[in-house]
Amino acid sequence: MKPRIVITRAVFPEHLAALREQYDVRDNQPDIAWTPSEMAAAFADVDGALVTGSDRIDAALLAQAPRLRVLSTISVGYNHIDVAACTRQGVVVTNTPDVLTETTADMAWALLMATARRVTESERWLRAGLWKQWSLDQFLGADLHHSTLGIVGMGRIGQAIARRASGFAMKVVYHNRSRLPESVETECRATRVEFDDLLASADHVMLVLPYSAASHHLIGAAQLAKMKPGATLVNIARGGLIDEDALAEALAAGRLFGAGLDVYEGEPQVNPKLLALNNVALTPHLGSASRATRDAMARLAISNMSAALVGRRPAHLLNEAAWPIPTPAA
Ligand code: 8YV
Repeated sequence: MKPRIVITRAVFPEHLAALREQYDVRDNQPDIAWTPSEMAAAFADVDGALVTGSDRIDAALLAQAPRLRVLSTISVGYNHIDVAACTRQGVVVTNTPDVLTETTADMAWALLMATARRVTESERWLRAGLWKQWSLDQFLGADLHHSTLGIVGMGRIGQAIARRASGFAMKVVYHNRSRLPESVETECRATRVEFDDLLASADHVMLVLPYSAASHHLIGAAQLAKMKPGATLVNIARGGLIDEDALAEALAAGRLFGAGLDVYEGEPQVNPKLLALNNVALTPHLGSASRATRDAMARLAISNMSAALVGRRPAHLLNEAAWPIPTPAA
């Protein structure tokens, strides 16, 4: 008998076809997110699951998935998964790092440029038919070149963002728990500073760190007040890093020049106070969204799941303590 798997959201057809040859597949190609009870029903008798960053995998769901042995997320972030509960239940968890690094770094720059040069704001205005003449002071932006970029979270994606900054002759400062090896700092032309110093000195601040209870609302009213007047803030990590009400207030008051957001605390809902503002560029969680990268992420997630299901150590195992799984399901 083929092992049973569930795929919570639509995947590329060629991946689904390949998976069907190997597994008894419960899919969701209509791509309408399942409710908690539909999720529970879909997980009830499966050995493996391919999930996405928008599926909440908690202890309550796991309790209804007694056969589950492998949970493979098509994302690098895994704050949507209760990994400790998975470990307790003997469920191996895997993710998809590396393959999305460069694409996500590109998106960070797209948002920074859109924010600093008011690309989305001015396009809305133009499409509304408001452009009657060119003016010297129309949509004046903030410069990127020769400015200071502050990167909070200098992992793989933060480093890829930093490497791109030299093309803009920017000074790069970063904040991380620990200092990076000197060779990496040299390659990224980046200097480690304390968090408050980064806020005070950067013209453009980018959030690229994982979300956890410890980083919840890392940027709140107090931190926004410490930022350089007229600075910009870009978030391509997780919405919960920012107190969105406080951000909306700082943007409305003109304390910040603008913000570029790809992620939101209650996504897909967006805080109405942010929607009401012009000086914020908003995108719907597109960080890794290129065809090639989403394909690579899905392939990697499938290979992690397939390896674990036959008792081979998956390349990207998040909970060592759950490995090896007691009885390979195939
Ligand atoms: C995903 C992401 O596209 O990988 C991540 O952590 O945030 C994005 O690249 C998203 O989570 C959907 O799975």
